[in-house]
Amino acid sequence: MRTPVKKVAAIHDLSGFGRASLSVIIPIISSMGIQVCPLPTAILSTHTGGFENYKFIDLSEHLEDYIDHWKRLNISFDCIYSGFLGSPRQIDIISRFHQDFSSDHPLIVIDPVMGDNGILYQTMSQAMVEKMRTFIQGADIITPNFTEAAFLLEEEYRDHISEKEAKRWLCRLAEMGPKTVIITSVPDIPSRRNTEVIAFNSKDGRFWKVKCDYIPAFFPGTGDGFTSVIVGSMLQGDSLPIALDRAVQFISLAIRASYGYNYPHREGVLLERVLDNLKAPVMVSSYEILE
Ligand code: PXL
Repeated sequence: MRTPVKKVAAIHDLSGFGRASLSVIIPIISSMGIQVCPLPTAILSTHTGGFENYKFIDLSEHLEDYIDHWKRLNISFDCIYSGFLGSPRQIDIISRFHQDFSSDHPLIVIDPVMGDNGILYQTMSQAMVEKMRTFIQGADIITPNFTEAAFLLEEEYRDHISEKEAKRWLCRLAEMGPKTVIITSVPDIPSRRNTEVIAFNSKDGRFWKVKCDYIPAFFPGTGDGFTSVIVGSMLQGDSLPIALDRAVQFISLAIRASYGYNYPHREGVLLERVLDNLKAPVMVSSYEILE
């Protein structure tokens, strides 16, 4: 049942307000010409970053029936992209999903969404961190932020890291199993303000780096947006460094387009104002090779 449009199974929560997870992932990947098939792990009234008393409905009980129906339909996917999970138990369910839908060799992308700025999100636990270490073994690409990389590696979170040490983190994560490791929000030493995205492809042994502009603001959901562009770009056939470039450029633009307005940042970036940029070809490239 192949069509000219590629398909991504997107395994994330649906947060009703605040622009995170599926409400960011669906428009971005669709704008890049790829069909998103959501497999919701939880439903929340808002995401957890900056809102209180949100309604959280864990869908763990329902996932297997949902997946069974997809199996009966004989659907195949070009990519399986997972992010925010509602409980550690969901990792077992999604691992089985990976096996059941493996015949067409989909690109397995795991964003180990667990925390940011040195701490775990409110609904996460140490049990989730431990399970996540096994879950990432089978991934083609993982995209932890610096906090999540530290948790996965049992390293202390810190506000600086040398290039040599950052490369070691990439290699150590790749040794856990994933073929390509991308770490976002890595503190950039010389500037002490900027951040970087760094990446390692264990198949060809090459390291990449893209510098990110400094904007003194934090917007939830940008990690989901970043990985969505990586997914779209890789499925369009881009190389890893070009996918990194496109993702960094898009998220930087989204933050710049939002920062000039005075509104609560917990609502996320003003995605609707920049989505069309995803249709443009890459005009400038700024990736660097990490020697
Ligand atoms: O953007 C990651 C994310 C996804 N889903 C939920 C979240 C967050 C980050 O805060 O709360 C529910």
